[in-house]
Amino acid sequence: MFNGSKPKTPLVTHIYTADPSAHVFEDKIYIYPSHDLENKGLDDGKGDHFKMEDYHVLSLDDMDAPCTDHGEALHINDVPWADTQMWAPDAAYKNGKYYFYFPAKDKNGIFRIGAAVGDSPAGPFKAEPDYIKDSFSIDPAVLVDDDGRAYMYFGGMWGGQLEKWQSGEFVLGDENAFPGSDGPSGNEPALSPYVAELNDDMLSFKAKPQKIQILDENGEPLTAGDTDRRYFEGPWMHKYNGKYYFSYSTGDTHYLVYAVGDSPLGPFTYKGRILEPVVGWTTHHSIVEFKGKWYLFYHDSSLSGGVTHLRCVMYTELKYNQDGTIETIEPYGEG
Ligand code: FUB
Repeated sequence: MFNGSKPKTPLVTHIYTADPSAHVFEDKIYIYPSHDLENKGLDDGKGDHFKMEDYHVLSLDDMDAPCTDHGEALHINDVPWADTQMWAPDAAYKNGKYYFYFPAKDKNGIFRIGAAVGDSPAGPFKAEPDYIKDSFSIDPAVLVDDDGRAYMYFGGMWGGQLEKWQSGEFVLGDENAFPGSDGPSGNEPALSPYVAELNDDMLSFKAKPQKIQILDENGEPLTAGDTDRRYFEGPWMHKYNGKYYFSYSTGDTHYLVYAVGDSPLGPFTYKGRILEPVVGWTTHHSIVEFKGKWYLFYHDSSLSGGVTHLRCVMYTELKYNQDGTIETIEPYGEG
């Protein structure tokens, strides 16, 4: 088993960071993380202790170079429609512009996904006046495919409100119920993440988001009770040898896993684990190729001594087997 490679120390220690989306722009690695803030809220399973309100952009000139913090790229006060909780973001480049995507709760307490635009990968980004029409839930991840078409993947359970959209409309349900208890269970098909193709403006969906199918080795949808493998949150899409790798967090079982398909829209067949559990509750990642090697960016809560909502971003090398499967990484193995 591959044990990872150094460094596995936090990229930065002057602020808490999480949910890293890494991209190569202008020959550097740019990392778009969440910015975790201290707060006294309890972990109620609904994510209310994650009260983030701005984003910083980080970059690495090289894998061994010091990490640069480019400062605040967007603040919630500059997003007309957003009220609270700026969670995991992503960014994309197209048409000479950089696009920054982020979830936040709107004034009705409903998670939506917004876009902001800038001229530099380091920001700053100017937010659009409203959220992306037909967007909902959390954790946007955008793939600009080799043919120039762009796709946004998103969705997160429990605090991310995915269960609330099963009818196609937002249904709040019982706010005091255990998180996730309004979703499917046992042998019922698991909740699906969503994908929407973006228009050429990168600011709107071509059509309503569609569900992504994740299948087991027999071609059956993963079930809700299959908590070691079913989708929970934190999607990422990358291509390797012409195949589409859809990876995500299993949430309450704390794995990063992946499924592979032939189309950016799926279906994807479950293949295995990328990362074993880290210190902290959440696990969230991105995968990027830089100078011929592949890297996994992820976070844990080691910098804060295990405080769930105070996390730190780090990276390690990711390796493929001959057959295209990914070697499972032990986050605290020697390497
Ligand atoms: O950072 C807040 C939330 O925690 C993210 O949106 C989830 O993916 C989880 O990492």
